[in-house]
Amino acid sequence: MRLIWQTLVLSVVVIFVSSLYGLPIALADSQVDEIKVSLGNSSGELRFFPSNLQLEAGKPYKLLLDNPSPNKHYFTSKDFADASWTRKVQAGKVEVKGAIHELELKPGAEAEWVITPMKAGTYELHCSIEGHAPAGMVGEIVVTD
Ligand SMILES: [Cu+2]
Repeated sequence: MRLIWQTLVLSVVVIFVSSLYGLPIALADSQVDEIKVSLGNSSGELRFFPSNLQLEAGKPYKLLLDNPSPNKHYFTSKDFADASWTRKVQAGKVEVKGAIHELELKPGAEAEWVITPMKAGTYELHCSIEGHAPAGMVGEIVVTD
């Protein structure tokens, strides 16, 4: 009986403290996994780093894209984008909402893509600048249930 009371009191305290500090919101935010993907590198290699992404369906992710290379690149994965829910894309002070299929990153650019994949599958990723995909700027996004 005493243990039940202690548990109950503790629960109430936890709920109180949580609401006080907005903990549920903070927790929800920290549950978004961040995945960094670089489009090319400083020596101009035509690759994605990493070129294989492993995601879980129904889980939100923040894709942190950057372009450390001297060339313009694209992050293009139409089928993946179609099978996902984009909450937003943020680049600098601009936030874009709605359907996104492709992001263009100029040299030195960074963008955040907050996305929840909705359907398991293996989706191809490529850079759509002419010659880049054949040179190796391709990748795979694997979404599992
Ligand atoms: Cu490219």
